[in-house]
Amino acid sequence: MFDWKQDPHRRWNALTGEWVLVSPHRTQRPWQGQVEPGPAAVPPEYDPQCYLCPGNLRAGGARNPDYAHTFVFDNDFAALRPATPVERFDRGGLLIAESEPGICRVLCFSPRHNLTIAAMPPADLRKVVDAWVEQYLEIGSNPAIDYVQIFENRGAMMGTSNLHPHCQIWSNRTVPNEVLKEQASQAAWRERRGACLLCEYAELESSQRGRLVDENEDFLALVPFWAVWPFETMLVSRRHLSGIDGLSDTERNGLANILQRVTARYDRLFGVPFPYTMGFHQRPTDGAEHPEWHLHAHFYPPLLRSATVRKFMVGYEMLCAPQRDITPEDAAARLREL
Ligand code: H2U
Ligand code: ZN
Repeated sequence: MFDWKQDPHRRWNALTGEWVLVSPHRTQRPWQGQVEPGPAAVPPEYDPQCYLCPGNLRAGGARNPDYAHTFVFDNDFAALRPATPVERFDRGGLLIAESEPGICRVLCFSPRHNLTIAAMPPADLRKVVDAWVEQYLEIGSNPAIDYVQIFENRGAMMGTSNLHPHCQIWSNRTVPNEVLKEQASQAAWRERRGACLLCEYAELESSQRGRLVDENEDFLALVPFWAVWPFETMLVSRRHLSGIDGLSDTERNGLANILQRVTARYDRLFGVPFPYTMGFHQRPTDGAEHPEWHLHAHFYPPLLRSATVRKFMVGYEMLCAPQRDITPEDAAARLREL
């Protein structure tokens, strides 16, 4: 008899339409080479070398103000620039290129160099949520911008140069690949079933409970059925909202609260400041209503089984499809117990 907890299988990602290979039996193979790090040095509250701390000089020559809560600035090394002229190139339908105007910003969560999301006073984290909403609305209202991506890279493993808690905002003229896939799935679901894909999914996970990590009045935190990264999670709003701008006053607090609970669980998992990329997916700002879109956030952490052993997407995963060993249900249970 087939055993979902032991036997190899593949799972369908309802949000992207892609498949992930699950090989639970491999978690029993012997593992050598696990190295635990010593206790991490506690970073200072203010770092004179940090380009994000208040009053400090940035690489581009600008000086940060003496900010008291959040602080947003245009990225000095922006990947996208607003004044890029519109141009298209097509050589026989084979070599196609388009100019891509956009806006890139950096948002510091707090003046304190060492204050992580997990440790932030809720009122301060609420100010970060408010800043996200403001940025989404302001940048999104620009007719040249069709999508606003808010994301946080945390930890050296994810390529962050600076541990001062901050996120980035990249916005484009066009809707990017991952967002387009999710949009197509949500639109098709709505078309076929007359309902919201993530409303139905959230309800199912809320009743089954096996993949839930945490929850509050406004949000669910869960390991998706189709998760690729070992401890990947998703935050889903309970109410149908197409974007972060639709959050009520209490839901903004609810988002701050669930972010705090999830990041604190992550930090407890291997006893280290847990690395991840986190970002929101929501309605494009192309002027359409997009009732199919349901606001959510993805946490993609690279760690596999300890503070130092990370998952690499190589071999079969580069050539064919992503693969995981530990099941999403086991990962959720571990995160839930912490
Ligand atoms: P990470 O979130 O990946 O650490 O990136 C920080 C961003 O800060 C990065 O995009 C920008 C870099 O371009 N930056 C500035 O805008 N000014 C600086 O003085 C240094 C870094
Ligand atoms: Zn700093």
